[in-house]
Amino acid sequence: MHAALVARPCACIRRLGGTRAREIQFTRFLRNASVTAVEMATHAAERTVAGVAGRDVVVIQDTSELALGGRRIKAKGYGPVGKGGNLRGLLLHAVLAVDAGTGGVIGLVDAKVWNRRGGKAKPRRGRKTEEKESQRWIDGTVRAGEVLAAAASITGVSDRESDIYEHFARHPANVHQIVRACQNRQIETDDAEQMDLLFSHTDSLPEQGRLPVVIPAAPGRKARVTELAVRFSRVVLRKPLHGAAADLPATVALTMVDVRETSTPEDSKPVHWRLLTTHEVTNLGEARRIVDLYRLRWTIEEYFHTLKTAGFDIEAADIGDPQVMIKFVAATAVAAVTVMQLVKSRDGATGQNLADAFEAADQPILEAISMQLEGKTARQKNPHPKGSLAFAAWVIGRLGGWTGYYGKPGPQVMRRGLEDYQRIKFGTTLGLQNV
Ligand SMILES: [Mn+2]
Repeated sequence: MHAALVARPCACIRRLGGTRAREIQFTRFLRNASVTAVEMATHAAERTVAGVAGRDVVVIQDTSELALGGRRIKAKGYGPVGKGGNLRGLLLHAVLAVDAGTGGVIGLVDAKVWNRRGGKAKPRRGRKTEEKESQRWIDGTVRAGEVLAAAASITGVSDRESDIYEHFARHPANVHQIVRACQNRQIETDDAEQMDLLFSHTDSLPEQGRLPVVIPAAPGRKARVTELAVRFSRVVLRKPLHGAAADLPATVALTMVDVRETSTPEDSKPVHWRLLTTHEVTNLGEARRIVDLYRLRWTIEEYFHTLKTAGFDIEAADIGDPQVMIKFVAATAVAAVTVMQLVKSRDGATGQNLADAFEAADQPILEAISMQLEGKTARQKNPHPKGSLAFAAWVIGRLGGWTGYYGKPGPQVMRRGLEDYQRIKFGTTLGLQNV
C-alpha cells in the first residue's frame, strides 16, 4: 500500500486528508497533558543544535500577536492582544537561527507562547524586568547562547522593543548583539560634569561615509535603490535611574551605528536606524556588516507571515481552551519553520543541505518519492542535487500539488506537501484505511 501511495500520492492522500478522524486524533494529541508547548520548542531546538557547528549564526527574535476574536473568545479566558486590547488571543515570541552568510534558515532556537492575564498589571516601574513580558528578550538571548554554543559566532538581532538596559547588561559572553535603539539614554562623556544624550551625541557626529543599498518591496512600498549616510561611535550607556535591577553594572559600553537615508522616498518614510552593537566598528566596512546583519531581521517577519498565510489557520482554529490552543500554536510554530525553509530554498539559492530541515532517515524516503514523481512525468526531473534542501523542496512542493511547470510552490503548497509527506513517512493513520 505504501508503494501505491507513493505512486499516486495526491489522489490517495487528498481523500484521507482533513477527515474528522484526523481532527479528533490531532485534538487528542494536543489535549494529552504529557505533551507541552515547552517540550515541542525544546525538541525543535535540539534539531537546530545539530546544524550550527562552525557556522556564523544570526539569531533573530521577535513577538507576534495572534488575534483570535472578540467577546466570545474573551469569555473562554483569552487575554488582551492588539492595540487598545480590544481583541483577545495569544502571543508568540520566536527565536530563529539564520546563516549569516547565506541568510538560510537553520532552525528554531526557542518559541514561547503565552496568554496574557486579563486584569490590570501592576505599574511598570514597580516590577522587576523578569516579571515583565520584556524578560522574553533576555531569556531568548541566553537560550541562543546555549543552543548555538557550537557556532563559530552568534549575533543576536532584535527590534526597538528589545532596547532594554538589562538586555545589554546580561547578554551571555558568546552572544554578540545588534539592537535597534529607541531610548534616548544618558551616556557618559569624558567630562563627568557634562551630561549627554545618545541621540544628540550621534546627531553631532560627522558623516563617516555612505553605503548604497537596495530596499526591497513591501506591501504599499516599491523596491528602491538608495544611499545611507553612516555615523558610528563608541558609547557608554548609563544605567537608567528607575526600573533597572540594583545588581546591574552602572554602565555598559557599546558601539552605535547610525544609518539614515539621504533622500526621502515617495511612498514611505526614509530609513533611519540607530543600531547598538557589542561588535567592534572602526571603519565603514565593519559598519556595513552591522547593517547587513541587522537587515536579516526581515526573516522573522517573513516567518510570521508564513505562519499566518501557510493555511495553518491558527486564527480560525476553534479551540476553546487557551491551554490547548497554546500547544497548537507551539506545534504550528515548529512546522512553519520547515515550511519557510522549503520556500526559501526552492531555487537552491541558500545552498543548504537537507540536514537543516530533515533527519538522515528522510533522505532515502525523499529520493524514493522523487523517483516516483519523476517517473510519472518523464519531462520533469528534480533539477537539484540529492542531499540538498532544494531537492526536498521540489519533492514537497510536488506532493503539495505544485505541477512543477508553472509558478513556484509557496507556503500553502509546502504546508500541504509536508503534511502529505509526514503521512507517507509514518503511514500509521493510513494503515487503518482501506485504500
Ligand atoms: Mn517586534
